[in-house]
Amino acid sequence: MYVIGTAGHVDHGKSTLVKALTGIDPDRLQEEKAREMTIELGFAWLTLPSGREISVVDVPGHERFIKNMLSGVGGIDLAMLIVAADESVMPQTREHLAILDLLQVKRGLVVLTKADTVDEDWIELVKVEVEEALRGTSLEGATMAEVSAITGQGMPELLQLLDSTLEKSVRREDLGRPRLSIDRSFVMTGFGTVVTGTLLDGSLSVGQEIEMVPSGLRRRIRGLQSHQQKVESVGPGNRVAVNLASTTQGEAERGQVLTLPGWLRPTRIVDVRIRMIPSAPHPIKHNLGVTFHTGTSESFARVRLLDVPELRPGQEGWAQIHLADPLAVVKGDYFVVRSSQSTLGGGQVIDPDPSRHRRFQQGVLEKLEVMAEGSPEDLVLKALETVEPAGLTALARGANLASDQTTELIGALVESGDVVALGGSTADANAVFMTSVGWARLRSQMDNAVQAYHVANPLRGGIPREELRSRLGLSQAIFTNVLALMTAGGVVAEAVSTVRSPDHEVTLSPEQEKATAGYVAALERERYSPPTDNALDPALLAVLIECGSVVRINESLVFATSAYSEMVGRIVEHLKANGAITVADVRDAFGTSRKYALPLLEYLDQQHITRRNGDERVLLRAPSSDTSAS
Ligand SMILES: Nc1nc2c(ncn2[C@@H]2O[C@H](COP(=O)(O)OP(=O)(O)OP(=O)(O)O)[C@@H](O)[C@H]2O)c(=O)[nH]1
Ligand SMILES: [Mg+2]
Repeated sequence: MYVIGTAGHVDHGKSTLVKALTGIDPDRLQEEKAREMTIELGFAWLTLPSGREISVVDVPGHERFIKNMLSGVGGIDLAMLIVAADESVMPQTREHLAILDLLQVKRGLVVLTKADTVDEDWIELVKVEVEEALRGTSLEGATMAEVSAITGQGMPELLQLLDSTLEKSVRREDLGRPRLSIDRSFVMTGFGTVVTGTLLDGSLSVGQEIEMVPSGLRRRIRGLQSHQQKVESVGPGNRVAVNLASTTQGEAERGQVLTLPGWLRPTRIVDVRIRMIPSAPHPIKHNLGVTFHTGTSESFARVRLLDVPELRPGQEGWAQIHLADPLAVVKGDYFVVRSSQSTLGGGQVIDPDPSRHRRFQQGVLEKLEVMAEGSPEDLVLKALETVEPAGLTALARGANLASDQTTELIGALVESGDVVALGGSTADANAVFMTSVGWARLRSQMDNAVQAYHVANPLRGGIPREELRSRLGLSQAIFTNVLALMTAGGVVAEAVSTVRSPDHEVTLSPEQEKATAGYVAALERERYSPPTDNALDPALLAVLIECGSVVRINESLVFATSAYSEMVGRIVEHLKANGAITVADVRDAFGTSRKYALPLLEYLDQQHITRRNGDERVLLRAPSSDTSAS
């Protein structure tokens, strides 16, 4: 799926065109309908003639709502710059174009709307003006279409053009780190809080736990929809609605980023490269207060200029941004800065978590240059992403660096929290490393596997370790380390041979309680010769075995644990006193029959408590106190 965004001056026909293309009116609000003006983002979708499905994000053109426009264009694959043929290029045509350029939206079309209101000569003049406006921007040379949403003129051609332009688009990559910048949050009766956004860099699935950054709240995904269709999972580049479990609307607002728990840390300082737009109305002076827009979030901020006294229109420079609110950004994210209702410039985040810098420091500037190009640490991180989990040797090979340099770099990365070391210190030859994103992903996979097991097997205490290991595709050695860290981090809890969610409890229904209680009571009534024909649902029997109420000797024979322990104790005592015991001894000691005594002794052989020696058993070792662990 691809996401297309509109752009352009107020009243130029963006929403009308979206409705003509999709049949969906993107202006949902009463106020929008009354004022015939878009205020908030609108969403629609359609299937192109090729069968390609696309989402459309419709933005407001009015200059007062630029901040809403900014939160809509973040994840788009293609922009439709809309210019009304009767009015031609207007102030927000230029401002929206500048924003698309700052955010490096590279694919775009120009749609000349209201073609029914002018003649061909006029349109040719408008085209020249538009061409000039596009010059020097990321949309330079974009194809132009002429349409009328009223008469339908040019619409089939526009659909074809969308198809052929998207054909050249690269699909969004799945980097395994889903990020959804929330652009809308609402409450649906019967469902609770739903948030929407364009999903980037990874996938989401129902049941998965997510974290909202910067708030840090962790919640589970109760449901997913794309284009109002229920889906189980959704990949990058899609518009998606996420229903969050036990979340109030206030907890999930526009600007929060929904992602895998535990890797994306909110930041208040970012190092950036700022490019001023040529038509900015004034320079950025050192310490200027601005609004900083990235993804769907915005924050008040101060711009500390690092290499120039001031940034004039058209200039570029290094800056450190001090944010009033913590934001969720990663290296490479695009941003825009505005002040007093005008767009000034924007660029890319170079370091999302820097220390404070003094101005005009050659060393600082050089380091920023290197980071912009890709620092040695970036190389190691990139290499680790492709081979993780990996040890130092594999990593040095992947990054093409000397091993002592790799050790040093990985040490710094572990220190900064970008890399997680599994087992031992960084210097440990056996240490295995993962990126914090890879770790968050693994954490999420483990959590999902355990949760899915609980859902499918509500009466089991947990997923067998080995099953979990093979589901995660990890080697024994790495799995042991991973499990230890996950347990320490409270992601999962471990029992003898199973792994469960820390809050998972087996709960029985009243009928199930009654059935199990009756079953155990029957076993206890004739402690040494319990009935072998009172069948219990195997799932319930497994619960009783797991929680240690009963001990299963073979397919048909089950003892209450108290009886079993007593019998084993007495048999061991007898062995200690007499050196050997026979089936007949056991039968007589407990007043039972051979039918019970023989399987019991065979079971003790299996448990390596006794060993058979002709007709007798001898003691191998006294059992541990935990008699239920078989
Ligand atoms: N004649 C004619 N009128 C059009 C056409 N497209 C839109 N209009 C009219 O232009 C006016 C504005 O259209 P909208 O679609 O609301 O404009 P917009 O760009 O979405 O405006 P904002 O969202 O407020 O920026 C409406 O009255 C439309 O009926 C067209 O192709 N031909
Ligand atoms: Mg509109």
